[in-house]
Amino acid sequence: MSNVTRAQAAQETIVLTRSDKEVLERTKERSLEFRRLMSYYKCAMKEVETKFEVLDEEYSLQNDRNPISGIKSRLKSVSSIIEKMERKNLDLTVSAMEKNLNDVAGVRVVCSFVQDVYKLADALLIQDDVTLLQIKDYIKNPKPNGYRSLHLIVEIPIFLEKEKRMMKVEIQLRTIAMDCWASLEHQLRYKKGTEFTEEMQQALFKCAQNSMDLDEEMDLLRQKANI
Ligand code: 0O2
Repeated sequence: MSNVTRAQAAQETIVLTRSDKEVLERTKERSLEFRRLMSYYKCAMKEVETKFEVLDEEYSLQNDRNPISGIKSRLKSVSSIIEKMERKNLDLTVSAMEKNLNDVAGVRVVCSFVQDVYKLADALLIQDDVTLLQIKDYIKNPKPNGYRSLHLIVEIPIFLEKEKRMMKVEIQLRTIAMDCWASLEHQLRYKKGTEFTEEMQQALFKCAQNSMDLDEEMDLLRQKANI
């Protein structure tokens, strides 16, 4: 028998039992449930982006400058979701993911000055459809490696055809200098095969301090320029 005919014969002999069909059906339903939830996170991310775009527009009209230099959004990848859930010893279910992960939807807002970070965070948090669930101020209290940013976990509604759903979004607000350090540190740390020595960590910490000095000097200039 030729290879093609053998493969055809093998395929024809696969008979699905009732329980196989049930497993396949459940897998299909779960995958649909997962994709639906991810699309809700995507909508929530867009809502948050729009809120910041509106604030940026308003401030630029009032003050002739943009407090936001850029907005980057991302949905957590499936492999990162699984890795985090396994690390936290969670059941790998869609409902456990929604209940326990705060950063499936992430919006990063890169600001011009430190003052803009707090001004924008305040302006977002007074909006009546935004609920603050958690705040971590790594600007006032930087991480031991020098990482700085303001992290907010908020809950906001998205409006679907027949329901309103509350969705969690992680927002990271940081200055250009903080973003420069964090982006390069991330690249260096996750470069495959690189051994991160104590000396390299110290050098990175020094760079973090330099970025803090830069933010402070730029802020003095901002005050002198009266903007
Ligand atoms: P990615 O790819 O950006 O998503 P939690 O969610 O509270 O359980 P954790 O780690 O305590 O977990 O949250 P935390 O400290 O608020 O930080 C989470 C995110 O902040 C990270 O997401 C990074 O984006 C950023 N971050 C925190 N510390 C550092 C750091 O030292 N360097 C850099 N470059 N970024 C940092 P993920 O999931 O790691 O990655």
